[in-house]
Amino acid sequence: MDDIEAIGGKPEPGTLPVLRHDRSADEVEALLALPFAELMFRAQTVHRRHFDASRVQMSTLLSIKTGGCPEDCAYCPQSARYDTGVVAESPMPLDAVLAEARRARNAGATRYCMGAAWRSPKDRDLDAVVPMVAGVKALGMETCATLGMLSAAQAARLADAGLDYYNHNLDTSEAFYSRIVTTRTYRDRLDTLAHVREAGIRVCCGGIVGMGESRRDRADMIATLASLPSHPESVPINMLVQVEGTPLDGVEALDPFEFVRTVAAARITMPRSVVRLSAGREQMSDEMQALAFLAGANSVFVGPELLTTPNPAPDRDAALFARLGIRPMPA
Ligand code: SAM
Ligand code: DTB
Ligand code: SF4
Repeated sequence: MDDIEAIGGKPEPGTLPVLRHDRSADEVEALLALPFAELMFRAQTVHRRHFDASRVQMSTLLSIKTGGCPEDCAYCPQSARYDTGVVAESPMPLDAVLAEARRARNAGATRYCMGAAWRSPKDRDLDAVVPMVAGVKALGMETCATLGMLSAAQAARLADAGLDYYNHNLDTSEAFYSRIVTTRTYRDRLDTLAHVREAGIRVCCGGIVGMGESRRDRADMIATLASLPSHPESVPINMLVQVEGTPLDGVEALDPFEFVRTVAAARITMPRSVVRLSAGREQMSDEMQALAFLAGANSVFVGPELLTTPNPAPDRDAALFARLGIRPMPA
C-alpha cells in the first residue's frame, strides 16, 4: 500500500509521516511510469513537506588522488585499464588540499568532498587523508570523502578524524551491475555502506543513470537505496558523463525526462534525504536542471570541475540560481 507521502496526502496534525524502508522495484517502477505531471506533483508535495524548495545544498569536489585506478568501472575515466588521457598522479599534499578547500568555502560551498581513485585505501593512504579531514573541518566546512571500499576499522578511523559524510555509490541495479564493474561485487558495496553507518558517519549513496540500463534497473536501484536500514542522508543521482576511451563512451543517451523521473522517484521514496543533481550538469540545459530541482533535487556540486571532467562554470551557475531564485542551504 502507498504511504501517505507517496500518495501526496497530508499527515494528521502533529504527526510525522512514516519513513518506509520496504520499497519494491515494482512499486518504484510504477512511480517512474506515472504521467509526468502526476509524478512531479507527488515529488513536489513530498519535497515541500521536508525542505524549503528554494534552498539547495552546495558541495565542492576535489580529486586528492587522480587516475591509475586498478578497478574496471566501465564509466570511469580514472581506471588504468582505459586510455582516456587521465594521467595517474600521486596524492595531493595537505597544504594544497587545504588551500583549495579555503577557496571553495569563500565561493560559498558548505561541504567539501575529497575523492581518490582507489579500489580501497591502504592504511598509509588513510595516514594522509586523516589530517585533510581534520584540516577541512577546522575551516568550518562539512567533510565528505570517497575513497573506495572501507573496512570497519578504516571507517572508525575516519569517523575519529571528524568525517561527516562518506560517498560510496551502488551505481546501478544488482542485475545490471556485472555489466558495469567486474572487479568488486554489489555485496562489497553494501558491506562498505554498513561499515560507514556503523562508524556513525552519514551516508552519501546513489548511482549513475544513462549507462544503457533499463527503467527496471533504475527502479531497482532506487528501491534498494530506499530499503537500506536507514536512508542515505545524501543521494547523488549522476547522469553518465561519457568519456572517450571508456567502454561506455557512445552509449545511447537517456531521455532527459527519464533522468528527471529518477530524481523524482528518489525524492518520493527517501523524503528526508538530500537528493543531489550530481555529475552531468555541464551537459544539461538550464531547463533540464530546473526540472530536476522541481522533481526534488536539492544539492549540487559547485566549482568548475568534478573529479576529472568539467562542471558548470561558476558564472553559469550563479546566473541559473539567480534566474530560479535558488539560495544556498545553510550547513
Ligand atoms: N574510487 C572511489 C569509488 O569508486 O568509490 C571513489 C571515486 S569514484 C570516481 C566516485 C563515483 O563517481 C563513482 O561511484 C561513480 O558513481 C561516479 N562517477 C565516476 N565516473 C563517472 C562518470 N563518468 N559519470 C558519472 N558518474 C561517474
Ligand atoms: C558522485 O556520486 N559523483 C561524484 C562524487 N560522487 C565523487 C563524482 C562524479 C565524477 C564524474 C567524472 C569525473 O569527473 O571524473
Ligand atoms: Fe576506480 Fe572509483 Fe573510477 Fe571505479 S569509479 S575506476 S573504483 S576511481
